[in-house]
Amino acid sequence: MSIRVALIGTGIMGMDHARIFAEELPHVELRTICDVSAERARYVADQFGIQHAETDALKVIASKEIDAVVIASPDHTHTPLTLAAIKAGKPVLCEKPLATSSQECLTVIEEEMKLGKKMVQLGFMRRFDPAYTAMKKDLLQGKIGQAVMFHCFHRNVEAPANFTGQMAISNSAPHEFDAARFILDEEVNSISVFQPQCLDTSKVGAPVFMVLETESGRLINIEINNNAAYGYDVRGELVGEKGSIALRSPVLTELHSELQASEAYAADWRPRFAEAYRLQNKAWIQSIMTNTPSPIASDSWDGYCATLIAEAGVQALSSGTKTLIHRIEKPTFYL
Ligand code: ISE
Repeated sequence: MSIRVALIGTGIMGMDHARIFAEELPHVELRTICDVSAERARYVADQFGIQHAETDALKVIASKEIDAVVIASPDHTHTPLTLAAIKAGKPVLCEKPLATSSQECLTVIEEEMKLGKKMVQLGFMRRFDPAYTAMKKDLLQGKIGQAVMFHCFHRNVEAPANFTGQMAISNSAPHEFDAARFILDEEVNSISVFQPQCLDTSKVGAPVFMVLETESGRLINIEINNNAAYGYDVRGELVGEKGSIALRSPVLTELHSELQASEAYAADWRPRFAEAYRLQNKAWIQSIMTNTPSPIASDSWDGYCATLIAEAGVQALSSGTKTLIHRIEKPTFYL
């Protein structure tokens, strides 16, 4: 049995998903590539020997030839396309963010609950990254006692030209918000945001430094630096009562040359999280085949929480004060 998948959106992540589904996973038929640009859809379809290239996402979602949908189109399309897929009864793997506002996330939650079945897996792929998996396992086995603090660094080489000051919080940081919620297994109650005043903070991709407090009073600090220049670098160290666990990146070689030892950095997130993306997509296909959502993957509730923290973070940045996060009560549907 093969799950017939349609991919909507063929930008940087859409292209990567196409490669993973077409080349790396069993039990999947990547059947249709859809993009608003007919040329782009055809080009990507041809790269992977796929016959169907389309431009109308809603038509593709409704098609009887399609069992499930991957949404990798621009952020503002995520909610309407996800809602269309839920209404059509098609499972969705949606790139983050689930929506551009927490209010919109609630419309997805409502629709899913109305159907009475979890339909959405969200692309917070770090939950499948072997380093985060090992961190969570060590924590659960009690190796560092109770977790008390989580230090997170997230550095990109260069911010894209369309990045605004707030996008460090609304676009990059949600990965950290989700990873912290996943590792610590609790919600975030407040966020404070700082920027180094020695730099021009109106510059696109200026660094931000955040401090989050969880329900039980644990602290999470997050540096987002979208113009770090030297490489894609994500680090995390979880500090417990009797030890700490630091993430390691999958670096296979250390170069020794000209009196120096060095390790290479990736230019962006795809090589760093290649295995995480593969395992995430594999888990999604598995969940469709078994009709059981992945217990690890993030769902609509997680998408809502990450967006809510980001909204509070944007507010904290402009007000310069600690901002409390007000969530709706978690529906038992998502427990
Ligand atoms: C991008 O959208 C991602 O999801 C990357 O993982 C992140 O590193 C980058 O900052 C975001 O812009």
